[in-house]
Amino acid sequence: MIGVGRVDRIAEPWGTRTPYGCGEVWPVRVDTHLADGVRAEDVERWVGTASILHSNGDAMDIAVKDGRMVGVRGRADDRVNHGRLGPKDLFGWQANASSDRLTQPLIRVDGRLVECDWDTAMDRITTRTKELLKEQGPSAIGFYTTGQLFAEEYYTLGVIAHGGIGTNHVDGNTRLCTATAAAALKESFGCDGQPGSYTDIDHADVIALFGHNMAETQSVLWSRVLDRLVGPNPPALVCVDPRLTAVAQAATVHLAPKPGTNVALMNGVLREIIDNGWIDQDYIDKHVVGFGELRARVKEYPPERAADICDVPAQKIREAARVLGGARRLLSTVLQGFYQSHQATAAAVQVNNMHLVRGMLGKPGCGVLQMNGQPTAQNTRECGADGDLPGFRNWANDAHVEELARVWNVESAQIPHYAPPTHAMQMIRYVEDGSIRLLWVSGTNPAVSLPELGRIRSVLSQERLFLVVQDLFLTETAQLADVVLPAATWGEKTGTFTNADRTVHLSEKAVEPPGEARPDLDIFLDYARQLDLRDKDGQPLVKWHDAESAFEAWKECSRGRPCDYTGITYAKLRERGGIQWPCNEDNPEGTERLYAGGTFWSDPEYCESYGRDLITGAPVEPQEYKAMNPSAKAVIKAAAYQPPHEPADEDYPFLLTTGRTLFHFHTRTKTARSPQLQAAAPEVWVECSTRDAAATGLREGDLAEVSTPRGSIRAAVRISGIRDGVLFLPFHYGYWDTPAGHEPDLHGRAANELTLTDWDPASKQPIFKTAAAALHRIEPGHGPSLAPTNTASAPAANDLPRTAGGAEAEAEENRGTAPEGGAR
Ligand SMILES: Nc1nc2c(c(=O)[nH]1)N[C@H]1C(S)=C(S)[C@@H](COP(=O)(O)OP(=O)(O)OC[C@H]3O[C@@H](n4cnc5c(=O)[nH]c(N)nc54)[C@H](O)[C@@H]3O)O[C@H]1N2
Ligand SMILES: Nc1nc2c(c(=O)[nH]1)N[C@H]1C(S)=C(S)[C@@H](COP(=O)(O)OP(=O)(O)OC[C@H]3O[C@@H](n4cnc5c(=O)[nH]c(N)nc54)[C@H](O)[C@@H]3O)O[C@H]1N2
Ligand SMILES: [Mo]
Repeated sequence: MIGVGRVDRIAEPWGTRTPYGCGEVWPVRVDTHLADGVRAEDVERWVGTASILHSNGDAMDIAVKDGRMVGVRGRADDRVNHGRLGPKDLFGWQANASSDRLTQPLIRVDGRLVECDWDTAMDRITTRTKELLKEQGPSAIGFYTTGQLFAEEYYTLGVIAHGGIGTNHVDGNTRLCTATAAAALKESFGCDGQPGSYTDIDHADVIALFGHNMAETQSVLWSRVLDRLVGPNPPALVCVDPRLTAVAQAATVHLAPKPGTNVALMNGVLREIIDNGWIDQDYIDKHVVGFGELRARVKEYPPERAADICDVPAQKIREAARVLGGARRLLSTVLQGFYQSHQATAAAVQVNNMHLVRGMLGKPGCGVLQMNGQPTAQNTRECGADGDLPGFRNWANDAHVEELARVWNVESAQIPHYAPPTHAMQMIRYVEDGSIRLLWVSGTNPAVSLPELGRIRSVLSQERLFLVVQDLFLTETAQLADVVLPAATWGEKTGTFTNADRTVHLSEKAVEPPGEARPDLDIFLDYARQLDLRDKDGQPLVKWHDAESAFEAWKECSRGRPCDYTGITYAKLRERGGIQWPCNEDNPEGTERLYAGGTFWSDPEYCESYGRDLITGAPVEPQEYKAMNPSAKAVIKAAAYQPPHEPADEDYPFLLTTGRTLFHFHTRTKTARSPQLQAAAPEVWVECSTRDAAATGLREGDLAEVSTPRGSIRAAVRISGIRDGVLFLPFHYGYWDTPAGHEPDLHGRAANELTLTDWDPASKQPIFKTAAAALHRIEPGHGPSLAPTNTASAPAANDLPRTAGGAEAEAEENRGTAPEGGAR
């Protein structure tokens, strides 16, 4: 083996460089981390899976010894990561064995949660369900799920909710996460599904990241970009982000706009591209509708005007447009800096427009990745657990509903399709006003992750609400529940999931779940059984009994649809590793890129959606759509810029934005239980610029109060490279890990105490990236803040020691060859 080394992967999150050139194959580097004292030869089994702590889909094996997880190793032969793992992949698995896992169901008795058996817990839930169905009907029941279960589980939940109970109130936290990815893809291409592929990184000569801190949120994908950057013919990089992320530092052009101004920026860039003729008129004529409208709209945004709105130099907009317009193979990625804002879909669609006017789709190096965030968010969308109908079927197309009714063997009237599915923020509103009485939350922690937490806590703790929470831990949300169900998770159950470039992986059970914890699938199957849900012939509605039979059922439902899984089997996934859908008779090996040759899924009879008005969100009528796009072309939609709804003012002079750090995942239920990750970012901080710190009389590490019209929290100040006028808070820090004997400080540290109840009109994704805020000094700190120093939160003065993990955080890197015994 060549180049074996040990690397502190907290200090070096992206590991050692393996340079490669344009069009070459990304070299293999296999990363392994084993628990202290465990040697590779001690490992009894390696069990195949992929990462569950982001959307990248890094393929890996779990090391098992004496029935316990003892480490992980990247899979050399998988298309996604070629063996590499990121810090969360390497260390996050330790949370599974945490001593405070839920091991038994809990029910509320006299105001307190007490342990009980499964029959008692499930009986409470089914009894309450039946009562409500009788008293109020299906709309009394809502399901709020996640982007972190498996496809089989979502499909089962979708069948129960839509086909069995008949409620339209089904959504996932994917609403907070990738609703805009789905919405933008539907607007432009008539259907969800990423056009691009990760291999586009190997071929691109320009890579553009829009509101996407890939270095921290898809760290293995960023390693791929870094390896291109140090190889021959490196690509140029464009970064649009108000913070000085590692992406921004590596960029050829970095634009740091004022939060909430993305549409103005994109319009400015598009105007330059169109004005300079950097377009593919032939492609536009053949494959696109709506170009005229775009050309007219962006005329209103000369670089000077866009620069004024975004507060960036006009010259930089020109420079960015020149790089983007000169690209021969352009890859763009889009994520939360675009998605979690008031014009989310409008902004994300402009990135699609850029690719359409330049004809850069469906060819190596030419791709758009409207990224996902959560590991299995793609499946929530595909399987209909986000409220949409499974298989990307169109709720406004009766033929699609009838087809689905045939697959499920139910009457089509049974499947709610009278209106768009209820989105999560609206579901919370229905709980608030008392029309939803039973809310079943699985795999998400809304008491930390939804905006305006004061409101969320009061909504979820209402007496009249029957709240079911299905989780691994007694989270902030679980503490408010009437019934808590202990779930088995990744590594303890089997199922499939699909990453951001349509790669499907099989995740196999490696160890037994703790105590009486059960796979989410078994819980849903049990619920269907106890409710005695039937099809129209009186047979059980849910006809499967385990993960593989659920997968086979889902395959049938996907047949003939864009996300066609019919050519995939568990056996094939075991043998081959990741496979990209569609995979069927026509494409038995899967499909690398969509929309080659300008063929789209946007035919009125086939498309997933007729789209929406980007400004009002009103659904486009079928007739309107047919008139606009009769022959399955791509759709260009223009949008005027609108200012954010809560601008800064005298009382709240800053713009607050929120997001992530490399070392934590969301509400930290897993990463805070991993010693290496928790140590790297143990406490909340707030970032501000050098200028703003000086003006506010703040020094590094001082305790500050951050407030918005919703509330205030306290955090230690990190003076970082963030742009002036903007504050950044990581949203990872809730209250569950308050030390014993201390009251949780509800005015403590969760970013979402401060965020607002508001969303994008088209995707309904909440706005986490802009709010008006104030910053005040409370008292001096005890030294610098505990924010990481090797990420976007690095100190502007570069005067603090680099975050490191020491010996505990070392991983082995094997370069060039697969480890003995292959990758499985
Ligand atoms: N380490 C880690 N990785 C993760 C996750 C995690 O929690 N931790 N979560 C996963 C999930 S579910 C998701 S959704 C993804 C999210 O991945 P990202 O979207 O990459 O992460 P964020 O930090 O939410 O936001 C990205 C960037 O948007 C910038 N931004 C803020 N406001 C604006 C704006 O108005 N315009 C522009 N252009 N940029 C702006 C922020 O400065 C930030 O750097 O990460 C996934 N991967
Ligand atoms: N201010 C602000 N807020 C945000 C964001 C932001 O950028 N800023 N980002 C938003 C985004 S993109 C996202 S994705 C959300 C994430 O928000 P959440 O989904 O609330 O965050 P997680 O901590 O991932 O919560 C997942 C829960 O599921 C549990 N879980 C894990 N695996 C399993 C399993 O197999 N079965 C079951 N039943 N439970 C499991 C975990 O223990 C955890 O409690 O936050 C959103 N909120
Ligand atoms: Mo997300």
